[in-house]
Amino acid sequence: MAVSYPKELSKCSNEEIYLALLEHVKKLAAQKAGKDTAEKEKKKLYYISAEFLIGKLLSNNLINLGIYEEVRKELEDAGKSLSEIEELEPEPSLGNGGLGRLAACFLDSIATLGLNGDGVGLNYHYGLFRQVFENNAQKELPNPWIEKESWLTKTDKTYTIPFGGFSVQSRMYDIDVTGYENRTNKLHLFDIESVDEDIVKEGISFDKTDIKKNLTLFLYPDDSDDDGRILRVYQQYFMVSNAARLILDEAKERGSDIYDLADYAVIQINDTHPTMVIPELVRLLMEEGLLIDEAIDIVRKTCAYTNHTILAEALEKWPIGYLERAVPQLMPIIRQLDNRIRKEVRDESTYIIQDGLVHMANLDIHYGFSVNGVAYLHTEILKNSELKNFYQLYPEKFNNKTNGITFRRWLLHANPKLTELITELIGDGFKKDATELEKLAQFAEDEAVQTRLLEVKQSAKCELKDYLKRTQNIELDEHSVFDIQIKRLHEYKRQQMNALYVIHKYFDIKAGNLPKRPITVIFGAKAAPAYIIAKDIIHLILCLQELIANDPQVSPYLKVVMVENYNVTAAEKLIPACDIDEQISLASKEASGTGNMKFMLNGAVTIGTMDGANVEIAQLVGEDNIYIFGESSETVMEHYAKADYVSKDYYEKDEDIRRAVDFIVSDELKRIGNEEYLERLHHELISKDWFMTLLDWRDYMETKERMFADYEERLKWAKKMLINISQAGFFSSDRTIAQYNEDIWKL
Ligand code: BZD
Repeated sequence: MAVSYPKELSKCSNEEIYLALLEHVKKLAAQKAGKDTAEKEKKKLYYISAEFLIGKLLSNNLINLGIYEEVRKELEDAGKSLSEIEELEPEPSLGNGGLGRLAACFLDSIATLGLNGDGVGLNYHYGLFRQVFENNAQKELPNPWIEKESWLTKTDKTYTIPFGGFSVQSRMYDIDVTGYENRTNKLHLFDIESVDEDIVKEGISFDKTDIKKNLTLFLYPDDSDDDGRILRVYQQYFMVSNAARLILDEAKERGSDIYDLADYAVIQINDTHPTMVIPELVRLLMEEGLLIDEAIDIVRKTCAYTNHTILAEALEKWPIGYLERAVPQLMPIIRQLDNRIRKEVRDESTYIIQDGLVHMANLDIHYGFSVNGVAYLHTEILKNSELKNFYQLYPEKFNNKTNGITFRRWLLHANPKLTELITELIGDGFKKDATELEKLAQFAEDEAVQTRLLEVKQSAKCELKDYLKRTQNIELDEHSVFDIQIKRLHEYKRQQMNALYVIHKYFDIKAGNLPKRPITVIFGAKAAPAYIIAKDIIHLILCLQELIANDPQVSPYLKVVMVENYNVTAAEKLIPACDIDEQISLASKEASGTGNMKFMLNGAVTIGTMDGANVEIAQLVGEDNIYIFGESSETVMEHYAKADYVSKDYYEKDEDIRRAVDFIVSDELKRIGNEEYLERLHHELISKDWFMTLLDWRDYMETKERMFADYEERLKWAKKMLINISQAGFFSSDRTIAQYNEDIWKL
């Protein structure tokens, strides 16, 4: 089927081409989707998630439908550029970070493996805020993504969803999920028709109490006040009530008599945001006439839960009052579920309702049949400390599923030149079986291959330079080392440690110790709007960027770049261009990380702590090919248990640390920045430093120096890059999804 352009291709505007391609892809996908459902499979997976950070879809769909090259060539022949056309597509930023992006990678792999599984979530009208910098600080703006023509297809599915005192009419919108040369599944996004975008006032503020107008307006509304938190409860219930109804409808269509629901449906609960699906399914089954015991039995066989964090503050606990107000019909069921546990189980710490709070994870663990962590170390920490009491009750439920990423987006699409080199060396079997990348190891000592790999990296660095110049007017020196830290801004991820290194380097250069090669330290990060210290860290980085850029003594050797509005699209440009990848979270705090996997796949070398999936990466590539530093998770957890970490001790006994930390409140920075923000961050670091920046700082600094020295042995470095790529196959989300299916879903 040929693409139907409105006129001769060379005469079409980019806009017209984009719309023609959008329509073409949607048609092709619809054709394929029709074929798949005709097969009438019995069991189906529903991946329910409050976030699907899908990113732009055009190129990925073209790749997965197997027509990318054809379309690109046709456009090129007509004097058009596919990459320019791609820039017209708005990015749907329907997620915060790793959790949402993981869900998107999973959908790609589920379809690619030919599994019958759909995503279910919400059709937020505004994705995660658009970040702009003003006066060296983050400002949040609304981030719309839905245009007249978009990937969404309106369906006829609608439900009436009841809330305390009123109800809303829902409608389901679908986005096709095309697998790589395989089936097409769906991402179902529920919305209401009465949403009103006009209620958004300044920045991203709006009336949080008018549920009929705001229910699906924003992803993750600011939850720093009661109204924001209750709105999240409304959103979550709306999501799962729609999901549960859809699941029951579809199961019946495929022949279920409801008692055998578990043979027709399996539900993966992505973190605790969709947890209310458990009581909601019980409630709906009872409406169908089942007894509560029967309903609970069925739900227990149907739901599985994934945990993504061990940060206590992220484990959701909703006040009973919120639930009684928003979804009063659910509270009696939740109380019944809790009462059963109280009878069955002695351990009070596992009760669902405690001190007036409903512990969502507890509900998942008691009433789901599977509980998984997202990397080896994370799952071990869940079993042995965080969820120890539950593990003792249900050892058989616990399992690990180390995260993965889709190579279609993070290699084939993001890095065509590297893809081409790999294909030339080992053929294209790795596109379907990522473990074939191991064949690259045979070229580890091959100087010709090493040289080619360095050329590919260089060209990606040039492309990033062009991109940042064009889109943000940032100048990069492509001959400098690109040292990149991109991820959400959070103290546990320790961007502040990297910033303190920058300050240290600044002093070094001032003192005449010049680096062999200029260094470019690139950051990309959004901070939650109400997370004060995270915003202070962004402020510090922006101030350093300005200070150094205007210092003629330092700027030839050191540059700080804070990329504005870091998102999936930016990541696709930044990752292929990276030399040094920063994965420097405090050990035990990063459940897995997935950026680390994207970087290794693209030939970056990591500096990191023994945390999350870094542990598995280190094991695979060996100590010569990753730079590990910092205290172990055991030591860190011991510090927390004994409450014996005192940041001030490190500040007082290490002169370099003291000098770097005190520079935050120096006159030089105060002239550029906001005194209050700088003072607050300075105070935080020496009086609290909950995530132990100063504990690991010296080791970090020394490891980084070693890394910069090693970087100068270019061919030896290229070998490290090659080994990283060759070992990345394990981190394909195809492997992860195959394991979910084998151990949990059994489709
Ligand atoms: O999930 C992240 C973890 O921090 C990463 O270590 C892990 O790799 C990924 C995928 O498993 N967690 C999140 O991204 N969490 C959130 O974004 C989030 C969103 C809303 C509320 C709470 C957490």
